[in-house]
Amino acid sequence: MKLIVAVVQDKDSNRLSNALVDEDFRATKLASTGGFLKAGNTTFLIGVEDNHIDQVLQIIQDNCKAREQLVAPVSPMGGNADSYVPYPVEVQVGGATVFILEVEQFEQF
Ligand code: 2BA
Repeated sequence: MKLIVAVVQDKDSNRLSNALVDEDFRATKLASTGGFLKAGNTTFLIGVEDNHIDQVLQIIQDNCKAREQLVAPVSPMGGNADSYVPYPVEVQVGGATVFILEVEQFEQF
């Protein structure tokens, strides 16, 4: 068994969770925040048998799309100094960032 950890954009999270339920996969959604943009995103935890990994990856790919996002400059005089960038930059936010981890043991009580 594997644990798929997928960070996706909030805009795609409902569509992805509906698609997973439709295909009978179980998932947990966590509200998360990207370290770079400091914007909300959604992290899915999906426990899945090894022979279904490709199917789940395909569902994620089909339901999450990359978008351009502009990072606005923040004044060095105020706000969070960590997020200061001197000029607007466009970054491409995935799609989905996916980690696949081995599950040592799985129990439900
Ligand atoms: P954020 O950290 O907010 O990053 C949003 C997008 O900003 C990234 O999209 C990437 O295009 C850009 N970016 C991130 N760090 C950068 C940097 N130091 N310099 C320039 N551009 C940078 P994605 O790569 O598609 O990542 C989307 C979200 O997935 C991330 O949001 C983060 O929440 C998560 N993520 C990505 N890689 C990760 C990793 N290795 N470990 C944990 N979470 C990750």
